[in-house]
Amino acid sequence: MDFQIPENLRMMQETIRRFVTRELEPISQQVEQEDHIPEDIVQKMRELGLFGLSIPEEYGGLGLGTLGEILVYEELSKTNACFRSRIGTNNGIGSMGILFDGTEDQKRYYLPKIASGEWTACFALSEPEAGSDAANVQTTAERHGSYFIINGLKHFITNADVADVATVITVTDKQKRARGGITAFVIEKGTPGFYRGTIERKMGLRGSHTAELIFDNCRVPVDNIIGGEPMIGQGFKTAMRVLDKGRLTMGACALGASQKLLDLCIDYSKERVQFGKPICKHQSVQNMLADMATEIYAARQMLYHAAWLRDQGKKVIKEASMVKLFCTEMACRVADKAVQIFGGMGYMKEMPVERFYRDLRLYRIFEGTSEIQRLVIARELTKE
Ligand code: COS
Repeated sequence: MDFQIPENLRMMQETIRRFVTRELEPISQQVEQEDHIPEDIVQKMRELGLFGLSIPEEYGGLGLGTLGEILVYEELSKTNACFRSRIGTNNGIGSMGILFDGTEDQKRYYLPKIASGEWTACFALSEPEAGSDAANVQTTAERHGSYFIINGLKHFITNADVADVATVITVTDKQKRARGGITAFVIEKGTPGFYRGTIERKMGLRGSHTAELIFDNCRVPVDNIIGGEPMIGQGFKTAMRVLDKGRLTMGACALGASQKLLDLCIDYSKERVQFGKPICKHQSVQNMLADMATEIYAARQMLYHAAWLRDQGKKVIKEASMVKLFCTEMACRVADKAVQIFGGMGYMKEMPVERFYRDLRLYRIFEGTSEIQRLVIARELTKE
């Protein structure tokens, strides 16, 4: 066993840490208030290569493995969550379908634009009737010769407001659904019949937007099927594989945010004096700090191990769900304790703790709820 982070990844971790401290954290509250990331910051993210972390070098990305990518996500998540969310779809759910199952032509056309951040990509699976039950999508794609006509409504689509291209999950055979009846398309902004709908109002994650996508007799050629003609009906597996990878990165986001909260709590508990001594000298606060640190330690070990397994080419369906489940639930426990340690100040808008508390609540829901992760783990266990 070797627990050393390779030197090149450690250097990259340092670079991202500096970028977070110098560029992102100072505008974190501003972004929260304005609900918008300034364009010059997005440009700096492009220049650092953050939009193409896991896209192979031959398609213009940095070609990082899973461990490298989660180390970046962990650092980026120590500030306002919207920054990570801005690059998240390009690195994950918005590009991975094309990378895993796209034709060579699709990879060569789309991935360099996504990796450079010139284009923003999004992933359109969720619908009013298809959240956890992903195979129940109602958006239809009907074949008419060499074209498909797409009709339906997607919602809660991260970065849909700025997306130039979307991976769109449709039903092409209602009888077969998850087994041969779901098809994934890649569709560009500006395609007739493809519109952005309402931008949704959320509890948190300000600065990162989700919106509806509307398909109204949107006509796309067979060539827009991810993987082309042979992949008709195979889109459910594409979507599932995309989500598997996303689950590890969500674990990294939860971990980074938890570490930041612990660091804030340690500093605050040394400064804040009550009953004549810093609150870190009170056993009740010490217990909370100790529990937070212990859970973070456990989460980091399982995340890095699962990332390492994936980098060895192993299937990590069960492990990815375990990571998403444990890390995101852990982060909410950590955030709850952080608010408690900060007391009244933890409930105030000027403190980042309040923001983390709201933002982290989403992590147990998006990219697969905790309940879905348990279902996946149990199925894998009983299959083995
Ligand atoms: N990788 C590859 N193939 C997979 C897979 C995976 N991770 N998970 C399922 N499949 C395959 C199965 O093997 C099966 O194919 P075969 O019959 O050829 O073996 C097919 O897909 C159907 O699988 P299953 O029977 O498990 O489908 P279900 O409809 O029961 O749903 C869950 C499975 C619940 C796991 C799925 O609906 C899911 O992940 N839901 C959550 C979706 C989500 O995360 N939504 C959040 C919004 S999107 S950001």
